Amino acid sequence: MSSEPARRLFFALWPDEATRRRIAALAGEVAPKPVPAANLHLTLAFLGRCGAAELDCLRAAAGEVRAEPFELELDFLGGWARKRIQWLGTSRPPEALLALVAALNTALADCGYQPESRPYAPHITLSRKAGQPLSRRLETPVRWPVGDFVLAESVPTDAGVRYEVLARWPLG
Ligand code: 2AM
Repeated sequence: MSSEPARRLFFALWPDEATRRRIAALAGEVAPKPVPAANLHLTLAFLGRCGAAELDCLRAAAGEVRAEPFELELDFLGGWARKRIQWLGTSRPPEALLALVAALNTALADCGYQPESRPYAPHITLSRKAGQPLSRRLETPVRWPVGDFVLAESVPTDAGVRYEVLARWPLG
């Protein structure tokens, strides 16, 4: 049996630096304590705790995914009262994003991963432990040209959670 501890993993879209700066600026406007800029991302599939063998399987599965690049128009600030988060999202999720998530979930099934039963709700968390949920359209949307996706690890630290990109796959 491996003595390696399980790792908390997820697939995500990782913003390029210019997009990250724009999203971070919005996060700073809507929340006194925004998510650190380096942590901003959009989760595609949350896997939870995975061991070394699962990690190998996930990498191979993700490499099989074929999906097209797309542009994400982030035009909506929302929130969830129960989770107490404020987020940035889109009022029109592109077909290509939904196709990517579907292809990923199909590939991950081979590794024993079961997709969540609740509908996929693409969002970028801007702040946690938030007050009243936001609900407003942005006059100037953030346009994010998406050309790849990543496998990331959530690493707890004394200063809060930190995310590490473990691998990246191009779209198209
Ligand atoms: P959140 O921002 O809405 O909390 C790393 O934790 C990423 O995985 C975050 O984007 C987080 O979403 C998401 N995540 C964490 N736990 C999850 C769960 N049980 N189901 C779905 N997504 C989860």
